[in-house]
Amino acid sequence: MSLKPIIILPDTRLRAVSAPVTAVDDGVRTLLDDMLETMYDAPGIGLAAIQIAVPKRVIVVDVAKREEEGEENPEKKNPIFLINPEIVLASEETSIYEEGCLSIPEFYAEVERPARVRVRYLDRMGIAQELDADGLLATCLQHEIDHLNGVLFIDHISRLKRDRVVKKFAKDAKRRVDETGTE
Ligand code: GNR
Ligand code: NI
Repeated sequence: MSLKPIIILPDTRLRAVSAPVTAVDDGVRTLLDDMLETMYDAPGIGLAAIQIAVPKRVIVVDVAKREEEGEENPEKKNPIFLINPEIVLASEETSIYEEGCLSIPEFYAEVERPARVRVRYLDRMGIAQELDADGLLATCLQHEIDHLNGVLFIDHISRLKRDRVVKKFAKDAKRRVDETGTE
């Protein structure tokens, strides 16, 4: 297992549409393990492969509560690995959560999405599964599946707020280049 760098705005790879996985093999399982380690380290509650620059339709999520500090409690871990996930049912009812994204660090905004979703996917053994989710898990799954389509949570907020955050990240990237001659 290894930690991978997470790409951030304005990296244009975040706008790529990821390709379906054609065979669930050890290579895909290693990718899933690297993603989970990277997500826990960040820390985050979800991660899409494109966030570590791999354009494959693979996500990991874990919305279980963990200790803020100190030793991680393995009993509180509940990772879910999803390959080629698809939303097959979404509720009319919506809910609003404050979202963040590891690829847009330190920016948070409220997003309205369907409150409940049914997701069809392949598990890490390549077996077809369906999952009914609500609450934070439903929001997180939609946020991750958006990533696979090159969609970011800022695409669901007002244009004014989005333009402001995009501008800030472009400026920060330029400053890093100006100050160090590199990213
Ligand atoms: O860590 C994360 N928290 C979060 C909070 C509310 C809604 C979605 C998320 S996902 C995010 C990690 C991330 O960027 N996944 O793509
Ligand atoms: Ni994200």
